[in-house]
Amino acid sequence: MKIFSVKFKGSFVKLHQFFFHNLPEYAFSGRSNVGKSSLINFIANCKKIAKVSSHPGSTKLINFFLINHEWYLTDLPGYGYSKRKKKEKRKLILDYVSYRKNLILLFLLMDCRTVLQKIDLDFIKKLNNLKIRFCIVFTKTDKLSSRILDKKIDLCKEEIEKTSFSMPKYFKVSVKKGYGRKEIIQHIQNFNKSYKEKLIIPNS
Ligand SMILES: Nc1nc2c(ncn2[C@@H]2O[C@H](COP(=O)(O)OP(=O)(O)OP(=O)(O)O)[C@@H](O)[C@H]2O)c(=O)[nH]1
Ligand SMILES: [Mg+2]
Repeated sequence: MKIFSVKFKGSFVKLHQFFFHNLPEYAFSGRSNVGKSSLINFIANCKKIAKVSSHPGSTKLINFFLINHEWYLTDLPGYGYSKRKKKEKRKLILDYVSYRKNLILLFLLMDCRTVLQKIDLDFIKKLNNLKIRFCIVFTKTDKLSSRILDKKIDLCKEEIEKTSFSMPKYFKVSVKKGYGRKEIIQHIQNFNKSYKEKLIIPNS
């Protein structure tokens, strides 16, 4: 799929402010600084549509982007960084995943060097309990050799399976090296098609 149009549609901080539409929506979530906004820019092929920073906590609101006039990307604030706004952010993220109509799939990003932390596992349990469809994206893979990366992924899989949930589909990306974009876009395209054909029902 070629990305020919990217439009920023707004930032929201409360569930009741979110606007509604009937297009499929894909959310990017994960701890602060794992590379959510960078990945959105990479997918959208737009260097600066989402704000990127080396300081954790740079995305504070939920940002909506309309792609090709037919699907949405949402950039979520990272969880687990600032103590001050931690509760507020957690509530915003949970409200979003619990109640957002047309959330078709959530991408849960993890920095491949630090993969699964307790806070990620807690979030995964929550997603499973809420029956939210999600997949995992291992980010910044340029930082590890492929052997170590695969070891980290195996460990992550083991930890998830210990909780009796299964490892979801996953992707390996490096925005720096330009890896993994095609696979994610293909996955989104498959979901868009199923959504059009009414083969999948939105999460809520
Ligand atoms: N080496 C490397 N660095 C990356 C990659 N992707 C993102 N980064 C860097 O990681 C840092 C954080 O990136 P962001 O995209 O702002 O992360 P975020 O998850 O949106 O962060 P918050 O909005 O604070 O939750 C920035 O310094 C990026 O340049 C990557 O693939 N490789
Ligand atoms: Mg961000």
